[in-house]
Amino acid sequence: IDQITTRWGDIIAAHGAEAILPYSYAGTMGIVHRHAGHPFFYKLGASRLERTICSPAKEYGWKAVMGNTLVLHPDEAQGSDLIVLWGINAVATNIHFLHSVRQAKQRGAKVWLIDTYETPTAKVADEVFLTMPGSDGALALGIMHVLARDGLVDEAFLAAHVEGYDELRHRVLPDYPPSVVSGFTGLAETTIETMARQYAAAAAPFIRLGGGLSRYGNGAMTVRLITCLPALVGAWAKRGGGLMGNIATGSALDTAAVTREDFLARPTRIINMNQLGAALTTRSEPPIMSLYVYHSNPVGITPDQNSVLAGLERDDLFTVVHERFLTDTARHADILLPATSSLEHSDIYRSYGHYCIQRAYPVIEPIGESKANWDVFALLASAQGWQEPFFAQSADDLIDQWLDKPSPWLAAADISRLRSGEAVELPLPDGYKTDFRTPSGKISIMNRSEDQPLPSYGAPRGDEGPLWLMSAPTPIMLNSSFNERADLVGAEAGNQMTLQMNPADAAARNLADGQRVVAFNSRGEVVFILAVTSKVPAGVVVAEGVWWIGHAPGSRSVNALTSQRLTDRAAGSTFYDTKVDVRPEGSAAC
Ligand SMILES: Nc1nc2c(c(=O)[nH]1)N[C@H]1C(S)=C(S)[C@@H](COP(=O)(O)OP(=O)(O)OC[C@H]3O[C@@H](n4cnc5c(=O)[nH]c(N)nc54)[C@H](O)[C@@H]3O)O[C@H]1N2
Ligand SMILES: Nc1nc2c(c(=O)[nH]1)N[C@H]1C(S)=C(S)[C@@H](COP(=O)(O)OP(=O)(O)OC[C@H]3O[C@@H](n4cnc5c(=O)[nH]c(N)nc54)[C@H](O)[C@@H]3O)O[C@H]1N2
Ligand SMILES: [Mo]
Repeated sequence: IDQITTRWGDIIAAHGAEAILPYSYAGTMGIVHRHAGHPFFYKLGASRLERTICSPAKEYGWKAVMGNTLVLHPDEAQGSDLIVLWGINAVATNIHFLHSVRQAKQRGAKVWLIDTYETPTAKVADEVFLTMPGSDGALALGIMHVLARDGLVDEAFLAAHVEGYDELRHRVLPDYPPSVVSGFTGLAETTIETMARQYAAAAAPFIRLGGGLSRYGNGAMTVRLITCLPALVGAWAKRGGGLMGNIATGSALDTAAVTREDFLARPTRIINMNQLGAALTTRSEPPIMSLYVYHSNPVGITPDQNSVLAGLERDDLFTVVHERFLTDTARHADILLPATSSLEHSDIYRSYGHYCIQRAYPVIEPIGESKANWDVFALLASAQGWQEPFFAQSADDLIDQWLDKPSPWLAAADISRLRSGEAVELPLPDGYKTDFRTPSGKISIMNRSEDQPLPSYGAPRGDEGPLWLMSAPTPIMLNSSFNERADLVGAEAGNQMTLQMNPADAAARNLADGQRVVAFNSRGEVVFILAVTSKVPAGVVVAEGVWWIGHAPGSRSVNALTSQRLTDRAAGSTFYDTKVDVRPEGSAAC
């Protein structure tokens, strides 16, 4: 702590506090420890990190149509007769939702999967529709075209609850007949016609929207377009129908009580976390002279790995990493601080894809010298000589304040059960499904506050290379977490870093199953073990999981191929808007 404080003192004297950059994201989802560095770095006057690596474009697209409408409870799907898993590999990332899927199927519901390849989730689906990456907005328009053309819309619902349908029908939908949409998506015209008719015929269609399709240059617009679909058939008014994206339970706990933006004396520079590489290698006035990483592994998970590594390899960069394991990022630390896990510290957790929150107490003492995020920042604050009693509180003190003075939403839940450490569900008000929380109280197909008031399709960015690269989650990892588990990752576990490829693409390149290959583009080259499979369509390759470099067949992992470009809205990541080519290892690049 003393060394960090001294080094930072020197850096601040020479360059100012904005030469220091915090980097944190999703290692812990607890409200206290996740935000523990915010008050410290605000008060220090450090550069601010724009934390948009996950799915802000998805959030943006939903809000453009639905405003602050509460997101459907996942159990709602149990009453649906058609569940559409759209851009979500639920078997890996949303297993708790599969319970509702199973319940609905037992009552005869049909399940569709719309993805870019046959993911492990295909096994729960009755129909699998493979679309070209980044083309789902066009698919939504094609379906809406057929619904409008054939009079399959719910006129009464549209008249009562929707703004802008007539404008969409006259000004946008004529441009997207199935013949045109087929060209964008790769789906046959008859398939698009059938999808539209079956979607309209369903008594209560339920869309479970994933984040994959939002991580493109057109991501926010794609989500906006898909979010219009349920309005056309009045799905919101039907038990079991609607669309479920990200659940936000943020307003139940006042996060501002931990983040303390009021500690910021003046607005400091903002650096987007997706552009860490550029920030470390090209930013000046002042340059970044110190990086403090906690509960994140930027070498693994941030796009453009070569640029991130070039930054971390700078001799004049002072890097501190607070971690539980020796990650790729931890290996670049000048000072490595040991972190506790969620079993060793107190916190209160928000939900992911459901409405439960839970206070958790430590079940073991911290191992060795490890400390929780909050406690390290308390030490750093004290070393700065700051006297604020705020920093002297414990995580439990902060949690108690929320529970002693609960927000209205939290107060409606069972606080005593929450105190005892049980998971407690936040209650949803009756009629929330059709309580559309937009300025007009209606679903905004037309949104005049947008630069483009009516949604329409724009192609994804893509870039050089003939093959789209999907680098989606795997069931054996959580982002790059669990790479330390030899029983899951590595030779002993029998799992290796593969690149899945269609037989036709492999044949065209003289590549064979099991061979070492190099995927490459202008940003980098990554060695994979090739897995030839017809589950992946021609023109697409798939690399599941974010592997530690130590477990990779070569010296880089998948994010050496992804780019620092941002989404159309909300400055999100564009991981899947990436193209590559593939050659055998050992052959020269073309
Ligand atoms: N096991 C496991 N669980 C996890 C994670 C993990 O890494 N591992 N990560 C957690 C985190 S941080 C998050 S944000 C969520 C992620 O969850 P989400 O982002 O909601 O979705 P994923 O299930 O990751 O699946 C993304 C899917 O989108 C598909 N996809 C990509 N591009 C397109 C496209 O253009 N169109 C369509 N239709 N599909 C496309 C990919 O092939 C993939 O199947 O999961 C969380 N849960
Ligand atoms: N190519 C590609 N890249 C992706 C994605 C993708 O789909 N494709 N998904 C992206 C998404 S959606 C996300 S959200 C990001 C997530 O990226 P990250 O937030 O970096 O998540 P992890 O890789 O799980 O790394 C979290 C680290 O925090 C550590 N940790 C856990 N608990 C604590 C704690 O209490 N304190 C401290 N100090 N450390 C702790 C863990 O040991 C782990 O090494 O990755 C993104 N990267
Ligand atoms: Mo995420």
